Amino acid sequence: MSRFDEAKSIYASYGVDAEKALAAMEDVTVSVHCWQGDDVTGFDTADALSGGIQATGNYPGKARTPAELMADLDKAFSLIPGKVKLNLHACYAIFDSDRADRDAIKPAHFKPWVDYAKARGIGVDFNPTFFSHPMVKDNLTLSSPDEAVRSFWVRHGIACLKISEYFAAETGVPCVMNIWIPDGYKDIPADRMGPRARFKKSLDEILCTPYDKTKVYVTLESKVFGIGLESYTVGSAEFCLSYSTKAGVTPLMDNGHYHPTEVVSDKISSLLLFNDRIALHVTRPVRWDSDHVVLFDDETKEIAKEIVRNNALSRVFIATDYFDASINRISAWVTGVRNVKKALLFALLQPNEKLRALQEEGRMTELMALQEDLKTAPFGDIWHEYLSRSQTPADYIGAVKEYEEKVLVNRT
Ligand code: RNT
Ligand code: ZN
Repeated sequence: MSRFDEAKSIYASYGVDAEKALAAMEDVTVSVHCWQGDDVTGFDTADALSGGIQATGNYPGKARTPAELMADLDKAFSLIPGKVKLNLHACYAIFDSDRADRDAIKPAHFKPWVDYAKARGIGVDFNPTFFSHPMVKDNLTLSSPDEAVRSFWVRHGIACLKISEYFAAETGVPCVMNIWIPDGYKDIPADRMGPRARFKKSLDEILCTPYDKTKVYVTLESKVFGIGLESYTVGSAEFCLSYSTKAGVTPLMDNGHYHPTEVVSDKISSLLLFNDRIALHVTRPVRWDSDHVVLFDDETKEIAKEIVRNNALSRVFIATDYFDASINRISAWVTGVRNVKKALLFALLQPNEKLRALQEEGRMTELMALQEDLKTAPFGDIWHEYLSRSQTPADYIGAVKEYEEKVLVNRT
């Protein structure tokens, strides 16, 4: 008997059908953030990363051009099992002689990305880039009291909606367009309402642009604080959730964007009760919103369980969002995205109905014992079966190292 067959029968003894779990993984798509490849630099400005986020480390081999980033993504995709989408930021526009500022970018500036996605049969998600740009004034964009600044960023949002429609039309896959602004204050503001009222007005102005809501899903990402913006964040959780509900857009939760003892896994069920769809940025905060590579850790597993147990795999847009510049960036991509999928497969292999019944019958002692027992079930053998059915090597470090020696070290 193979290790897989043995593991399958052990899971069967818990009442779990491993084949069914593997089949469910076929429909799982993770949207892979392009910005791990170049530490959120992009191609459109020489401005340093701003907006209260930071990539730390200087591991050699950062992608410097579109061609390098595309090659690196290809390497990462070859080592990630199952379906992916490409998640782009507006600052990854590709210009020839037709350089345009953020408020004037056009679908044409993303044609190389569309060609890339089409050739690989994948969809594209998108993000307006409200940071690392000279028009960010006093750390404010859509909430700025300076009308020239605010309207510049409104035009950027509208331009991005059009580009998102273009991605959906060209690839035939709906595009998730996520709005996140860094706006906030380092120290205690005198007026908390004013910036939020302007943000609301700006969002209204962007979203009144007609767009096909079956092809573009607008999501709104909240945050608790950013570096240098510790005292006040315009796009707080309450703001973003309320706005999303009222405007009929999709709320996005990034699990680095809450107080350290608050967990996104506990929030998913509430949001699913009130939204057709929700969106996630899966990351790993270490003491703060540090954007470390996603691991197969307890909270990642708990997030996955909430999606699976609530039958919500088709209702949750799952994207990764982290940027570690201190290790091989391709490995960072592969490790993190694999761990999201690993957590989902792990969740699909839990006897979720049985566990729910124990809870409902108040048998919490048995619930604890069974949940603990399941932690050491032979999950690794099912995971390896998933990798081999996806034609992905279990050991990816060899491939990553080879690419590093052949390609990355030459980028100095
Ligand atoms: C920042 C947000 C946001 C960014 C990306 C680059 O705290 O998480 O999602 O990480 O847009
Ligand atoms: Zn995020």
